[in-house]
Amino acid sequence: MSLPIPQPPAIPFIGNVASLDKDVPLYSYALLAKTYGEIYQLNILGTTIISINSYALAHEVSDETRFKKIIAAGLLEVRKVVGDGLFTAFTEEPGWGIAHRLLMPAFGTIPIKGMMEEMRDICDQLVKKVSTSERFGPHAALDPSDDFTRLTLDTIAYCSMSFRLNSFYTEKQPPFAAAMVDFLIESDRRSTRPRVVQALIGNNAKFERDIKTMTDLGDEIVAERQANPIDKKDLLNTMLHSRDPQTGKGMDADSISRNLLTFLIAGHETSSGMLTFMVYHLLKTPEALRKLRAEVDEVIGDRPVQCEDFSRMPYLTAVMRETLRLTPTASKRGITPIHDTTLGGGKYFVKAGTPILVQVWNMHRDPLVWGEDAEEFRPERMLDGKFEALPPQAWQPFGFGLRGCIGRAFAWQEVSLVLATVIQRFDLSLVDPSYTLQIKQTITIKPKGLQIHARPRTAKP
Ligand code: MNH
Repeated sequence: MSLPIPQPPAIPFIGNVASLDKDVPLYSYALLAKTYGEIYQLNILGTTIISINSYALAHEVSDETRFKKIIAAGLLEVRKVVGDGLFTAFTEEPGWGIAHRLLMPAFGTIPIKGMMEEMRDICDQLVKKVSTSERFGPHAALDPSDDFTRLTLDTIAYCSMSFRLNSFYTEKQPPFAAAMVDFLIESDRRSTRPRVVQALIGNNAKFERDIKTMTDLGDEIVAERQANPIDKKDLLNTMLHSRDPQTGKGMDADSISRNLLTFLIAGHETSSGMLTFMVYHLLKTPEALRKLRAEVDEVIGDRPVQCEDFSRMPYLTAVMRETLRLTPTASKRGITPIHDTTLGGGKYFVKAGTPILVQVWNMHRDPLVWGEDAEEFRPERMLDGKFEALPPQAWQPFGFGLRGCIGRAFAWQEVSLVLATVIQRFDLSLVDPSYTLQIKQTITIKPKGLQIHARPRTAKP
């Protein structure tokens, strides 16, 4: 006998939409998990969506023979721009398989090491902006999320397609970036907005304009490269000139454009959010900041950061892992059972095709895995073999399996370089020491309203 899945009281027609915070649904998902436990379901405008919150259930669904990624809600909106690009493709679509096989090797650790100097080029622009410009000088308040977004967007554009967005040289965001941010926020909101409300809001023209701004740039970059080939092993050339070993097929211009935009979308918010959360956690945990600074000074001193340094910096790695545990920037992922099935070892019946949200934010706080201090930022829990000894899939900020993050090595190197450099070069402090974490949610999450001072370090390490 299976049990009913707990559900909060619903309202006719709109179901549980009112249970979700309009701007930060994550707050509601977390609160509902406190009330209902390891599993609950919501009726969102007529569709039943299950949330799972415990390690045990997340582990059970991390099985590709029983569950597959689902493209629903916000991701269906994102599909309007990037179609069958890697992130929003259905696994069955031929375009996904071809792009996946072509691109996996190009995202491996060795090719990514080859991108170090390009990453450094953009990282140096961040350092320059923060340290030399008078307007952004030592006493001005900075929102690190703005500059980290410039950094990650420019880095992925430069590394993947040798294209300079030059976001550090414009006061406002470049038009492409502004269109993308607005598009992503709107995409997420649309998924929980009743159709009548959507019609009343009537912001379709702006949405379509943003879509066009983005698509045009992708198409332009591909056309420009086809007209003026360069001899370089960037991701754009890989896509233009390689053949899929399995089908012998290449990627056409449209598919390449959609995947370039996919890299820009999937490759910037998650990494910039991670950097911003990391600054927040370190400023709120002075002991961790002190240990990290000591490690940076000992291993690197005042020379430029090198790839080889990272394997000798266990505390840096622990800070990054702990940041993605406590504040995973992709806070949930959507899957569905391939056939009718049960969850919880036979306890709950779930029909094939039912959307299930793996609430990574919640499962990363499961006290059975992380202990009673799961809400605390404590990099030490990732040190001395403890990370390696975790139960399988207990830490999954990069998703799971075939549809897991292709950019993981890229992000890891980029974030390591930037964090080590920032800690080496600046003394950071909170403008308002009593600031407590607030979240801005689009498809991903990042801190909202964080303000810091960054003073160039004077004392030699
Ligand atoms: Mn990334 C998929 C998290 C950086 C490109 N990424 C995913 C998924 C998660 C994720 C989670 C799985 C989503 C799902 O199951 O629906 N990604 C991250 C995080 C960071 C990140 C936390 C940084 C920190 N990602 C990057 C970067 C790039 C990138 C950088 C690009 C260069 N990610 C992707 C792509 C996919 C993906 C492409 C889709 C892969 C696929 O389904 O084939």
